Amino acid sequence: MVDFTLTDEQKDTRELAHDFATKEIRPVAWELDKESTWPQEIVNKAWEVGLMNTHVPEEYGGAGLDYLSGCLIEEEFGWGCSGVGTSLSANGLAMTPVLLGGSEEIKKHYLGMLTEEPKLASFALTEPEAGSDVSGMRTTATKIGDKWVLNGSKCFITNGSHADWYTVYAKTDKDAGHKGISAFVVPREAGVTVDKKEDKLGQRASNTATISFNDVEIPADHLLGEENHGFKLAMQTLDRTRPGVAAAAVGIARAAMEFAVDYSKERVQFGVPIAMHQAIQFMIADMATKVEAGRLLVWQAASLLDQGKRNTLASSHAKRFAADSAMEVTTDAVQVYGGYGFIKDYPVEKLMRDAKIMQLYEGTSQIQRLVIARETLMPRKAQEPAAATA
Ligand code: COS
Repeated sequence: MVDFTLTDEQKDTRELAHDFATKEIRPVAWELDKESTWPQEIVNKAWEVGLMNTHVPEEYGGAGLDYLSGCLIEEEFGWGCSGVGTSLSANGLAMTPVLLGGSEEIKKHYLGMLTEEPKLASFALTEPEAGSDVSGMRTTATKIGDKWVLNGSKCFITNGSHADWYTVYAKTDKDAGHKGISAFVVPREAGVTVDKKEDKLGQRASNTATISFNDVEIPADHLLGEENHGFKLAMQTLDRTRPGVAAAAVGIARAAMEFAVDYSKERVQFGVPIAMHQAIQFMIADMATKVEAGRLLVWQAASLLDQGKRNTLASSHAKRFAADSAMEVTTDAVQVYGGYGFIKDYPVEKLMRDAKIMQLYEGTSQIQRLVIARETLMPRKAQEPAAATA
């Protein structure tokens, strides 16, 4: 029998995250958005109450929570402010390749850094010429003696200005396409340069930076997994993190729906609250269905991971549907508010701006459709086990 009942521990986790989003994130979210302010205080508090780095196994100082719990947290963060949520969750993206491919010493050192102090890590895959097409990357890593030497630059790096270490993908064989990419863990102190913080449409409380490597040297053992196997590591990572992004999108949509519901009961036109008009009711009904359906897809994608199963298809279904739904729901929430929805004194225009990135980062909605089409037309082994550690 299919059972959607959360365990007591999962319910507690969700409650903790909701409480945190209500008390610590929501009250400052619109202010942080206005000035594009980095939420360091919230990062410190979230780390203190145990809402960051939740997937780090206990042996490296983490809570070792399951993927579904992680998604419950990300939905609440998304509900509070997805910009802040992205800042709090990005460690999960950076640490997954370390969990999948790092040696015992590397895991102890770099995961330990995150669990011992409220430090941050970034996932550095994208480049100006390599967005959806990962293989187009130009950053190189060359083995010289017992060191790797990195050269190149990465863009759109979440938390890039604040990270203490980076998971970096680089070409180790320039002519081998996706089979010539390797992954590395690169400490900031090795000489990573932060070039520029982006000024964004939405999620303005999150930090997005361009970073570069100019003869940055790292020890040989900082290679993650096997040489030239970085592309697969990136794909396996995104399978594990896209459900969390989708959960954040569900959180944004839920927030927009709640604002629209409240406003529609207050706003009177034609002598009745606009919630009495079928035109509004149908918009609210569609919002509610999209939130519910998005959440179910998220839970399915996360549960497959928790069962040790490959979730590529489920992950892309969840990311694609929840991201597109967040855009639709927030756009309709602005519509419910009418002209007021377009004004910054009201809450929903921020949500509409924030929702847009959901269709772009960690694979655009078009890339998710590409994955869904491939997995549907030419299914890979659905039961291929996920790596034991992540
Ligand atoms: N898990 C494990 N292996 C995977 C995989 C997955 N989810 N997806 C692909 N692979 C493997 C394939 O099996 C193939 O292996 P072989 O070389 O052994 O045959 C290899 O990776 C290449 O796969 P494919 O041919 O599908 O690669 P493409 O170059 O066509 O790229 C897409 C596939 C477009 C789906 C991929 O590049 C992608 O996800 N791009 C978006 C990247 C992204 O999300 N960027 C955002 C930045 S992160 S914030």
